[in-house]
Amino acid sequence: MKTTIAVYEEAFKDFSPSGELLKIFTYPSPILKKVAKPVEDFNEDLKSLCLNMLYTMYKAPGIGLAAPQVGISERIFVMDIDYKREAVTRADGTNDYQLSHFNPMIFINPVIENKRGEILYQEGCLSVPGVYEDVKRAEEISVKFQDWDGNHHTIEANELLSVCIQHENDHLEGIVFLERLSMLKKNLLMKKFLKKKKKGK
Ligand code: QAP
Ligand code: CO
Repeated sequence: MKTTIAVYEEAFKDFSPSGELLKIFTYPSPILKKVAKPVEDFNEDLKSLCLNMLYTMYKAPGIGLAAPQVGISERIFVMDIDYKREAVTRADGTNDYQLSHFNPMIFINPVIENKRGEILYQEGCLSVPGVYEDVKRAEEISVKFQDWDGNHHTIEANELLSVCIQHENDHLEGIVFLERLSMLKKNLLMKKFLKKKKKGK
């Protein structure tokens, strides 16, 4: 099921990611623990932040990125679970990736409601690179949010879209997916990650 957010369809008709590469904060940065503040001003700065977040997400590459992950404690996340990434060789013999089939989504001040069912899905996170683990989430959700003009919307989500929205929404509450695991798994994965990080990998 490809979900599109109608309001962005026209705006992103000829979308090609561009902007500024933002720094992604990794665990255990304190910014990832903070509860993010609602967005109140729907201005041009908000739009460029959203575009820069999308650019940073596509470059990473990732399928979702929340504002706290780039050091901004506001209730915003961006997502694209549909785009394709293909390895290509340039004329000069160097390698690159070509991205296509973009379906960028932007959620501002999201609220998850009406959680139904249960799903186990292997998650990762750009703030905990190299760590992947199965997490239990609601299978289907309704999500209320605002677009970058401040207009209100509600969508229904299931499967990966639902999982990804719940994962990104957790970032706005200061929760990293490791917190959703058993204490045993969490401690094991955190130790492994911090050891690798210390070695500079
Ligand atoms: C959240 O995460 C998500 O470890 C988005 O080395 C992920 O985009 C929700 C990434 C999966 C549901 C399922 C992770 C990139 C990207 C890494 C991401 C890495 C490079 C994670
Ligand atoms: Co994450």
